[in-house]
Amino acid sequence: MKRICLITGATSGIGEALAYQLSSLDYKLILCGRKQSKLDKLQSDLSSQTEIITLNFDVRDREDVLEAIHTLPDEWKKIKVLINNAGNAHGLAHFSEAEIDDLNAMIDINVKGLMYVSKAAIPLMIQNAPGHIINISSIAGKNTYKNGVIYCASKKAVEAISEGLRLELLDKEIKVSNIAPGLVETNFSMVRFKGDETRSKAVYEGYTPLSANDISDLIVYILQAPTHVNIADVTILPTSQASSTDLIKRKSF
Ligand code: 8X3
Repeated sequence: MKRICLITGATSGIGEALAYQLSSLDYKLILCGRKQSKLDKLQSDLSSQTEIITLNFDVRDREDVLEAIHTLPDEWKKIKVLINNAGNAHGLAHFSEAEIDDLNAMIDINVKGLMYVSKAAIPLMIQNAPGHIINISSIAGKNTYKNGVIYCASKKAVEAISEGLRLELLDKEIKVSNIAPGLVETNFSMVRFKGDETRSKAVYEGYTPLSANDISDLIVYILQAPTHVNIADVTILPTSQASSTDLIKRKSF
């Protein structure tokens, strides 16, 4: 029987790559995102492969998140897998100069958004255990860097939530995994740099960054681990990267 998987941030990057990949495996998909046109495209591209439901909400909107998940048709409430992927960086500036709206956005999306979705989905997952939650953190959740104080803080919060939920869900047969990617070439930098293409492109030049597919391959690997194995915490980096701040450019790998 196909398992129901809910993916946030499914309309681009890692979430979108994962939606395509899981559609050809044993999953029915609840795809969540803010852009209805992208959700419609995913539905039309993937519905020949598997059953899809789309939920259009912004993870920042507590009422919308709770209502969308609580009003799923009963058969779709049997969520087995939750991929907390929605997340963004807004700006890259010294804390004292950063826009407060940017700082709020990162806390609201990366921390509170993940909290709202989890709060709605976890009770359903407990009723339908066993299950698996995968939170997408960042290398920024492992090493803090200058000009990214609140982004790093938001990802440290994701790390703590992964750790805490793993403890609380231990006796509920729900695995919790945390993935901390380094530099992945998606629209992440375009969002961080507010559409500045030159600055965004430069982030991924001179080395081979990870792709969204690299991360979705890892997610599939984690999901397919045997029942007795929980891959609890994985850091995944381009070969050219060793930490948030150590990156070798102009190398052939
Ligand atoms: C994205 C990776 O290095 O820009 O989370 O923080 S980094």
